[in-house]
Amino acid sequence: MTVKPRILATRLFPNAVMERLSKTYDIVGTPTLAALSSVDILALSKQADAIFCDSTSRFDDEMITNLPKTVKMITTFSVGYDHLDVAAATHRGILLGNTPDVLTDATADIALLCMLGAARMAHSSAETLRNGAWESWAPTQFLGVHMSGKKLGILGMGRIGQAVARRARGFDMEIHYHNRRPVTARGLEEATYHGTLEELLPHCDFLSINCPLSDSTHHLINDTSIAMLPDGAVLVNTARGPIVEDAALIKALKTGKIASAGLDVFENEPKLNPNYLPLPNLFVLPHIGSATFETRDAMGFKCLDNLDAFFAGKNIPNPITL
Ligand code: 8YV
Repeated sequence: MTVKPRILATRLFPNAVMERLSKTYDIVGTPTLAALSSVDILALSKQADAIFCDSTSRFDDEMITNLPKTVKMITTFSVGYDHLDVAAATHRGILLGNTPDVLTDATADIALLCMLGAARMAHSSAETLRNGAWESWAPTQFLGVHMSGKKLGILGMGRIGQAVARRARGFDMEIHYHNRRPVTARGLEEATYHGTLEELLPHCDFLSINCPLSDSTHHLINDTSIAMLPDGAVLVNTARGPIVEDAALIKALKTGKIASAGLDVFENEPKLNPNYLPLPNLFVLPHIGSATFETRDAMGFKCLDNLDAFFAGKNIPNPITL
């Protein structure tokens, strides 16, 4: 009888993913909807050859150092990997994998939802209705701003940034972007590249954040960078919360420097800064960028493809490297 590799799934993933996982592998413990704590991960991983986690489980230097020698690989159910210390894992010889491409469209769709939600005051108008407080249609009620004809600045022109740009072209927006280097891709033929964030910001009637979180992007959007935006700009973040300093955004939403914001991510998820709550000009979602049935299955299958390749002694399809 062949011995199946043992996988620690840090929580329950979609049914089709768990089914495929259990056919090929021995699942360590009994995963539940809630993610395991670091303490439980460390304890259970003594029985595991690999870990299947998501972005809510942090594998920092200390965690990676404390993992038992049995663990040879970690595959994350996410494209972002700011929760994984890649240098520490590489040092320990632990291979890392992620799930690029399959969540590009779903996340770009949510960026557009956040843009529209913010620009068109979706939160305050819907809330007024649900609270039974809508008394009648009025010519100057719930007014927002057009997206058509406006300049959209995209910070980070990777796969998701490009998909946001293509969608925004459908809204007749003018695309500007900042990225480490210029990008040639479908739909970006007329996009304007800015070599620095400082050069991009004054062009952003709308700013969409689509870059990864790293030491260099942490709190990149702060009092100073917000001051460089045009008055009344709309800010959208579907990347990672800590790229934006919440306190600075809250201040700007209060003064109107930023007319409205659409956030799918924010600092200290899942706890939303309570100072956001009274703001009518905030459209906020609980990190649902990739939350479609199709995408979540596809993300899980990518994790399984990484595991299958690894345990077959092949190169994994989506490695995370330094
Ligand atoms: C994930 C995400 O669903 O893939 C990412 O980087 O931000 C999300 O869409 C989430 O992080 C769960 O791991």
